[in-house]
Amino acid sequence: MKKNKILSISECTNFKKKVSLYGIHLTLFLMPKNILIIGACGQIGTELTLALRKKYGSEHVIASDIREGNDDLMQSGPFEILDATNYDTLEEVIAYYDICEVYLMAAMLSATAEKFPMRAWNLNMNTLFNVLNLAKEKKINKIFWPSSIAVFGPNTPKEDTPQNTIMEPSTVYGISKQSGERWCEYYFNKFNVDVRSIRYPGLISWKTMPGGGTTDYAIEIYHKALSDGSYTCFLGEETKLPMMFMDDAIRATLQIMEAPEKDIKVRSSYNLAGMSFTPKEMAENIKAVMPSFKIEYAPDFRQDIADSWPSSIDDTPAKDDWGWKSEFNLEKTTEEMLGNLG
Ligand code: AKB
Repeated sequence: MKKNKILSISECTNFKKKVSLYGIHLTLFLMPKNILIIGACGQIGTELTLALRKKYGSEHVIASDIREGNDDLMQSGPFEILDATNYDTLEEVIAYYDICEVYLMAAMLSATAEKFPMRAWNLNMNTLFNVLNLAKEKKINKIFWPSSIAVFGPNTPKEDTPQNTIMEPSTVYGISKQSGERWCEYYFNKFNVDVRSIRYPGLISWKTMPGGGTTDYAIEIYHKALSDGSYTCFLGEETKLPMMFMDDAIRATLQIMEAPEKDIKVRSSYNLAGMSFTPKEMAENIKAVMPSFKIEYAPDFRQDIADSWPSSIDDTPAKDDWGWKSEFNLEKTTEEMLGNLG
C-alpha cells in the first residue's frame, strides 16, 4: 500500500441525504463510504468498478486483485494487489482505506473449477468466509457476493426455474456457490450481516474477456465471427441456457445494493433473468447481420456442465422485492457486441 493512496476525511466529498422529521425537512451530510472490490480485474469486476467509480467518485472505490487489470481500470482510481484468501492482508486493506462495503467478485468459474476442484473450493469459500467474518466483527457494513445459476442441478425443473426448488448442483463451482448461499443466509440470521446476492446467469460483455466459464461461448462467438467469420462451439446447438448482457447485470448489482434493507427478503441469493437462447439461435441472430457467418458444433466436457443447469429462470422475487427489470434481449445484445467489437 502506498502512502499517497490514503484518503483523509478532508479530501472526501460528503454525500447529502434529505430526510423529513416531524414535517421538518433536513439535509444530512453523511460521511463518505469507501468501497472495496475484490477480483476487480475480472469480467464483472472491471465493469462494476468503473460503474461504482462513476457513481460514488473514483477516490472512494478501491479496486483489488491478485494481478493488474486493463488500462481503463488501472488509470481510473486506486488499486491494490490483494490476495483475499489471506484474512490479515484483507483486514489491513479494509482498515487502511476505511472500507464500508465489499463486493467480492473473485471466484473460479465452472469449467476451470472442474479441473482444479480443491483450488476452486479454497478460493471460492475462504474469500467468502473472510468477508463474512469481517462483517460479523463490524469492520465492514455491507457485502455483495455473486452466486450463479450453477447452484441448480440435473434434478431442478429446467424451465422457469423458481427461486425455491430442488437444487442438488453437480459441479464443483455449483457446490461452492450453493454452500456460499447457505453461509450468507446463516450470517444474516445469526449475526445480522447485511449480505446481498444475485444468481447471475451467463454474462455477455465486450470490455473484458471472461475466463473459465461454461457460458463463455456466448462471448467467443462474437469475437470469432468478426475475426474469422466462423466459430466452433463447445456446446451442442440445442443447449438452451439463461444469459444476460453485462449492462443489465451491473444495473441489477447496483440496484440490489442500494435497496432499503427491509426490501431484501432473500438472504441466500436472488434468481435473476435476462434472456434464454441456444447456440443455434445465437448463430442465427449473428447471421441476420453477417450472412456469411458459419458455425460448427464440437461439444466437450462443458456440455455435461451446461446440461445440468436450467434453461430459463423465474425471477419474480427480485422483481417484487427490489424492482428488477431486464432491458437487453438477444437482438440488442448482438447489436451491442458487434457494434463495440467491430
Ligand atoms: C460459468 O459459466 O461458470 C459462469 C456462471 C454461469 O456462473 N458464467
